[in-house]
Amino acid sequence: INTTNLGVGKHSISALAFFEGKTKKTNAFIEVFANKKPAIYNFKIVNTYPHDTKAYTQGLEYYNGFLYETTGRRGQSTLRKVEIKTGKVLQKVDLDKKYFGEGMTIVNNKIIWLTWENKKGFVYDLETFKQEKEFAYNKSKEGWGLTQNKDQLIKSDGTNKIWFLDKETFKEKKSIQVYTHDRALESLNELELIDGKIYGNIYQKSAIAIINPETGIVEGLADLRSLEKEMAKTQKLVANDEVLNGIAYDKENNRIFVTGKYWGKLFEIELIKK
Ligand code: DDQ
Ligand code: CA
Repeated sequence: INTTNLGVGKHSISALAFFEGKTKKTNAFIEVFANKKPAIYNFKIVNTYPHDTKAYTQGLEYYNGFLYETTGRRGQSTLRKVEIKTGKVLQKVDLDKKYFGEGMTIVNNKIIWLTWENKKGFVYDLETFKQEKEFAYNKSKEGWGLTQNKDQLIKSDGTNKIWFLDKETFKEKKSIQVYTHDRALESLNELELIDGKIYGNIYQKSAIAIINPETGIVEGLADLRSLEKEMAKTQKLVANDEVLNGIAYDKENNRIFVTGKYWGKLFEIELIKK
């Protein structure tokens, strides 16, 4: 790993970030910050589509022409297949009411779906939406966002950590910690892998961090605050609850979709470097 783009921050206090697992832990923990500020991105709305205002969006993924979405809140958690243009829910299944649904990703015709505080995930069949098995995650704090690269599942847990899980055993193999030049980026929520970088929206922040998956360094920050303003034109959003959440990427057509919890709209956006 190349350390030349790293600098050690002033506040040498808490976590072993970059070197976790590589350096023996001592009492003198250091926090390692990027030595460059993240590039700032704005966005342009390319398309606007309807989205179910009853969907407390937690996971969002594009697959084969459709969006797959998981929703949260205890008693309201669902898994859906959605037609993009109309927002129509084509297929839907409810989660056991004792769980609070979280992020989701699709691997080999299976849907992997996390829950919030129970350290438990479920596997569903992509076609039938039948629940087939469950698995546990014990190292990470909670279940929040989920995406994947070629070999591993990529999971956020509400802190500044991102976990890499084996796709078959669901074992948590390693983690990185996400830092900008001046802070740990906590509350990473829904995730998406775009061009090899991890895109993560930050809970209650209207921002998407673009994260280097090797180092955890935040290379970019997309400012989506004006998207909430756009939403506010047609829908009164409950502050700190009905927030931006959900990033999906259509690789073939290079389309990025975003939405929010209970938002009546889904946006296709293009990120533009400032
Ligand atoms: N998380 O999805 C960001 C991980 C957690 C969201 C927590 C929302 C709390 C809702 C409480 C509902 C009370 C009516
Ligand atoms: Ca996603």
